[in-house]
Amino acid sequence: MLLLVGITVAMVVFVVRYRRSRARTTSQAEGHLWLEITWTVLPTLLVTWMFFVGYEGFGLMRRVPADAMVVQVTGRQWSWSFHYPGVGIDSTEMVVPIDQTVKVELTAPPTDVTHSFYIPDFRVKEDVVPGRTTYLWFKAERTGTYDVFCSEFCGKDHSKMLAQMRVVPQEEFRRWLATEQGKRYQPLVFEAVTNPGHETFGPAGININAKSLYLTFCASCHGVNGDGSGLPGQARDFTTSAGWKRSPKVTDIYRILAEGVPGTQMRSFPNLSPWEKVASAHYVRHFLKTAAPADTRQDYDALVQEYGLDKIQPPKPALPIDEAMRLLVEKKQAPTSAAAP
Ligand code: HEC
Ligand SMILES: [Cu+2]
Repeated sequence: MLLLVGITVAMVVFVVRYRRSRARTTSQAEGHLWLEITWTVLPTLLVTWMFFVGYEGFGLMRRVPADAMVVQVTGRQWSWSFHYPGVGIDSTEMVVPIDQTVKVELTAPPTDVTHSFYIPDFRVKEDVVPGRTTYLWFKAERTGTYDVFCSEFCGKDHSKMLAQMRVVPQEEFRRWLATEQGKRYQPLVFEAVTNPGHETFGPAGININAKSLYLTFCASCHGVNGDGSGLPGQARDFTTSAGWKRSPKVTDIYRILAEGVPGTQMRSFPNLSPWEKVASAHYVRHFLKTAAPADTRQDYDALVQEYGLDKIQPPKPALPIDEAMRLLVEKKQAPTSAAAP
């Protein structure tokens, strides 16, 4: 305010006072050595000092503590997804334990656009650049639910590119991981493709909210009512089975979700687990006004074959490096009497 008012007032006064119509000749001013030295040296010292103060804060932001847990975040038009490496799960919300340093690794697919990951309550923000990995870190000291925004204008639904971050006690975090692992790794069954329970869906004990998945990942283009109104004339209208590239069978929609439609805005959704893909497929089908074609046992078996769905395994828990080294040494020292095969 001080600078704004000071500069503006001075400017207006000078403009009026020295306006051209008063037509006065100005006197020539000579240089003033000490004045010039002063206004060069003082600001230089001032901004150099500001640089080092700022650099300290910058260092704090860039140096991630060694004990950090990693969450990989992918920004796409127009949603966030959160990957937990090591346990091999993907989630639509970000959940982190309290009192734990978290390193957030950020990226976007090379075919996407620039986003920016922003948690206002935490005062952290970092650009998300297609094909590159950037990062930020934080340590949450209070439990609660916090908003995540995209703060780089990234197209039509930029303002709806929202997510939630939940900070929970350690114990609750472990329970959450277990449930999410169940969602991803419980083997798919044939009944899943024939059961059109499209609102909430999934194996016993694990409810997948298909509607919320649809609203997060699909509605921006296909419309809340599945009529393709998000990208008029481009995104498939789900209310009719006319003009589909594949069929509206669950297994075919699964393939679309696994592979996308190359050359169009319809991309693949690697972050959705097999159960979530099937749940989304049922949800897509419930928009159909005509009868939906049924999946047969053969359709299902072909899908299982194609994507190796019977062979999906959760990743082995990664051993801390010390523990791994100890095991390795013990193995080497173990008597080798047992006959080698
Ligand atoms: C960024 C926009 C966008 C998003 C997000 C999106 N789609 Fe699409 N989708 C499209 C477009 C565009 C097409 C039309 C592609 C074509 O057939 O040329 C399409 C086509 C489809 C088709 C029809 C494929 C066929 O056989 O013709 C299905 C099914 C589909 N999307 C399902 C989904 C589901 C489920 C989601 C959410 C998980 C989703 N889409 C998210 C843009 C999008
Ligand atoms: Cu964005």
